[in-house]
Amino acid sequence: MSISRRNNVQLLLEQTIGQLEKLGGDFSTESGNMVTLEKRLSEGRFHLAVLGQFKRGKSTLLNALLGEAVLPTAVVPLTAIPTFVQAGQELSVKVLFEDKKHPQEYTAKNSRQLVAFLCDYVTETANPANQLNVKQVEVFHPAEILRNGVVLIDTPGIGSTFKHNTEATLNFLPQCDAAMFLVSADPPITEVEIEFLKQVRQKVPRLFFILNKADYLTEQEKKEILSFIKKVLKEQVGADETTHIFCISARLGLQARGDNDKNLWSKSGLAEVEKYLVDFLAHEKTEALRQAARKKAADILAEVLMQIQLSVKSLQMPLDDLEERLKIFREKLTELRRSKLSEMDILEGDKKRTHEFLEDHAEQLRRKSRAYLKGIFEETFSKLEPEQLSEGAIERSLADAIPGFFEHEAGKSTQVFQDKMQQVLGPHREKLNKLIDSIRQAAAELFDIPYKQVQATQDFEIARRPYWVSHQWARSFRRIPRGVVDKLLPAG
Ligand SMILES: Nc1nc2c(ncn2[C@@H]2O[C@H](COP(=O)(O)OP(=O)(O)OP(=O)(O)O)[C@@H](O)[C@H]2O)c(=O)[nH]1
Ligand SMILES: [Mg+2]
Repeated sequence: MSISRRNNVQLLLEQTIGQLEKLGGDFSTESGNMVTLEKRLSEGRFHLAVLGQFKRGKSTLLNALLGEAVLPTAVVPLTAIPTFVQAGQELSVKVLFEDKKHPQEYTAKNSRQLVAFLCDYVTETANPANQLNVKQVEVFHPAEILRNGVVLIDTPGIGSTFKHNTEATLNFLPQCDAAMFLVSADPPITEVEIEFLKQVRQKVPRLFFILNKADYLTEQEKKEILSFIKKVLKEQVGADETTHIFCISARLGLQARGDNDKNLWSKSGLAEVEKYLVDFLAHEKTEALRQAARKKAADILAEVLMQIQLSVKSLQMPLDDLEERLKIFREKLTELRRSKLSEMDILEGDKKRTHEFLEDHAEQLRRKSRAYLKGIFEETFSKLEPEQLSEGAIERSLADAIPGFFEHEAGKSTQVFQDKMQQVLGPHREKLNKLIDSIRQAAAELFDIPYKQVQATQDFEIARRPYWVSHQWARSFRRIPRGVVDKLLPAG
């Protein structure tokens, strides 16, 4: 029965693709998505992703399931590109790019080489804001769990200061057939995660919940956190009360695989997760993939249908009527273009004033740092005995003082910039929203389409905090170039 039902879905998809192709170039994206979906269904390629807030341990969990560290992990927000891990005889990687650039392929001798290669493409540190234009990364690995068409997908963490990472994961969701949603105790579950989870539930047909980093917790703490998370899931996301939450330590799991320690693998909670996944994949994968394909195809078709309805509406209108309405709409657009121009002039003025404000702030900061470093210099000078006094000793005390000072000032300055930007850009945002809204409203009225007000765009935000070029602060400078200390001190 399941085979014929699957064939039915496949048959329907094939017919739909044929119909979409007849609609022409305007629907090429939708028909392309449908072709990909049909291909995935016929190959039985099942996309199982790990999702969650940044630093919950997603990459570490996948490494543990694969049996060795192949995906880069770190203490700072790291994974920046969805990484598809699938079955392969040898360890290798294929990097696909957004532009026409030829894919980059690499075969590694061992997992260490593979991580090193991947780091250059999938991490925020080496490929900030995806400046290399990477579309997707495919890793091939011989792990048992990847047999039978399962593809494990590592995703960028949501909610970090790197907004493009959240976007990359949200854009990836439609390709997901099932997901492990990872949380951890620090803190148990955040508002950002709840909002994310609401979107995930709409797009991903099967979800497993996992509490990671359990090695930090006592048994009592585990119980409290699990019941807290269940309560939040029930009240805010509408999850079933009986939702099971696996409790694991991905770090211990990875260690267990490295040491081939079965007891530790059990203790890490990963034996239970692995068993569950293997059972699920053996018995429910085909049906889950079929369901997912149906849902995704329905989403694509809903989009197509809306576009067709709009076209039909405009085609049904008598030509004279349509011309008349278009004329009125064009006049409205000319009027709005004038408003936009004067708005741009005011914005340009505000930009100049904000620039001056920031220059001023930077100058104050420069003066403050000079005074602070002079203080450190003098304090070291007065504390040390003449025989202890050396350039090295002064360099060390400056090197100790600078990171803390910078971190503190960077935090304060970010807040000052953020407040200033809100104050300056807030009124512009409101006017912009009104402008956009009035275009939509005019179009809706003229063409008799139901009008639905769009949600106001979000506040403008600073996408990145100021940061050090390198976070690696040596306790002492290698060598301060001669004269730098003099320059830090005020003249005279
Ligand atoms: N104590 C403890 N630490 C863990 C565990 N799992 C992961 N970590 C640590 O948490 C940090 C983040 O791990 P990653 O696997 O890079 O986290 P991620 O969710 O992939 O992070 P992003 O890619 O930035 O979203 C690393 O320092 C890991 O060693 C765990 O089970 N216990
Ligand atoms: Mg990661």
